[in-house]
Amino acid sequence: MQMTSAHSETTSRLLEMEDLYSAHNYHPLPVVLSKGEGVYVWDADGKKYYDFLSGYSALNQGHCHPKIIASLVQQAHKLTLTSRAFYNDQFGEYAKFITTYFGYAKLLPMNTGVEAVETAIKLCRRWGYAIKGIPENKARIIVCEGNFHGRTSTVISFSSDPASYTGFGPYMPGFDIIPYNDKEALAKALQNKEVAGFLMEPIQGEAGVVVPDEGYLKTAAQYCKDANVLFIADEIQTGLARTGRMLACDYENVRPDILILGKALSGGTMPVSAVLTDDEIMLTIKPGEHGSTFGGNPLACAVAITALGVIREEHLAENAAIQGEYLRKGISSLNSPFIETVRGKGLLNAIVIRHPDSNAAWNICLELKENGLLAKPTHGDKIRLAPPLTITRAQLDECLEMIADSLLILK
Ligand code: IF1
Repeated sequence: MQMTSAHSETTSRLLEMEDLYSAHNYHPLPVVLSKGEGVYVWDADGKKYYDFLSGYSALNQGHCHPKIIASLVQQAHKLTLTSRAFYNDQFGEYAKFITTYFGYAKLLPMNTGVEAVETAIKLCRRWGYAIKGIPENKARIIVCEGNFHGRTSTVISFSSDPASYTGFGPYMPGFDIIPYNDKEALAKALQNKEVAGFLMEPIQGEAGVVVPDEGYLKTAAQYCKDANVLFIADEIQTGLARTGRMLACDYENVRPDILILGKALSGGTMPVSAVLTDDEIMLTIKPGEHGSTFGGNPLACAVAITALGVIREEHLAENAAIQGEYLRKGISSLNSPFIETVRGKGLLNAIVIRHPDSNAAWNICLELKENGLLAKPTHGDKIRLAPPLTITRAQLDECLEMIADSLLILK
């Protein structure tokens, strides 16, 4: 663990505690945060930063949004959990609100994103058997190279990243991996009549913000429709205005058969995820065949209604589109020899660092931290730049200066 003298006693103590008493399943940037408000966070010593990770896009509405926190606190004083063994006065309202908001017949509420992905997989398989007529236990789901859909044993079974799956076998069968953004590969894979679904991210986040060609989503959805295969969009990271539209699928007017949401669904306050689809698919799961202790809890419902409302009221998708364009243009105009490319949509962006030192991206993030901006590398040479969607142009100007200054450490 890197406890350098540069840290205060408070920070060093907290870094040591985590190192001593927590699993070492992350390699965090050496900063200890204690307060968040809007696009800003403060560390334990009171230093202020711009947050350019946004809790991996769970904080689209910004840290501690006052309306979302008010909903959380108000409901927390009333009723936090009933389980679905009983009804509660928030879930029906929420189910109607979110299905109307996105235009689907029904919601299945879960908590973490990966639970929603697992739920979508179960719904897809069940539909494959009950409706499409695929022989029992033969259903296949197509996924893409470079995918990231979560960390459960099933989901890492179809990861193409050795860091995600090595040493966690045996693996769940029933998944076919094809290249991302490759229509011909999809068409070929869809020839198998035992395919029930195609699970994909409209933009691949963890792979380093990989944006597919214009038209790929539309073509993929059409190919799936022609093959009687469910088009399943994992919008856990790309959804909820992050890419400049409410859903990344909206750029091509694609309506997924199954829509998966998470992260910012709660404005970054608590795990809330959702699977949205229509009756033919949703009603293939009968009472007692799927569930979760906290799924649909009244606290999550109250928070999610407010969190979704804020996205519309504050026009966060429009702002993400405008400010994202400005951010990418600003970075490109730096003409840094160390930036191979900047890519993304809305405020889901990444820069690819070009430098012989494999630690260059990490070192830039350490320098960014010194300059007052928090970002983290993904897959070595890419730095994700994803601030809350409330960010203003003036704030971006300040951030662009910090990015320019930080690049100067590279020779
Ligand atoms: C980590 C990033 C990774 C996701 C998509 C499902 C999930 C995620 C498209 C699962 C979660 C998080 C997990 C976190 C790092 C972060 C992430 F892309 F957002 F940066 F890993 F790819 N689908 N993404 O992005 O949701 O169960 O976590 O609520 O695991 O290190 P979850």
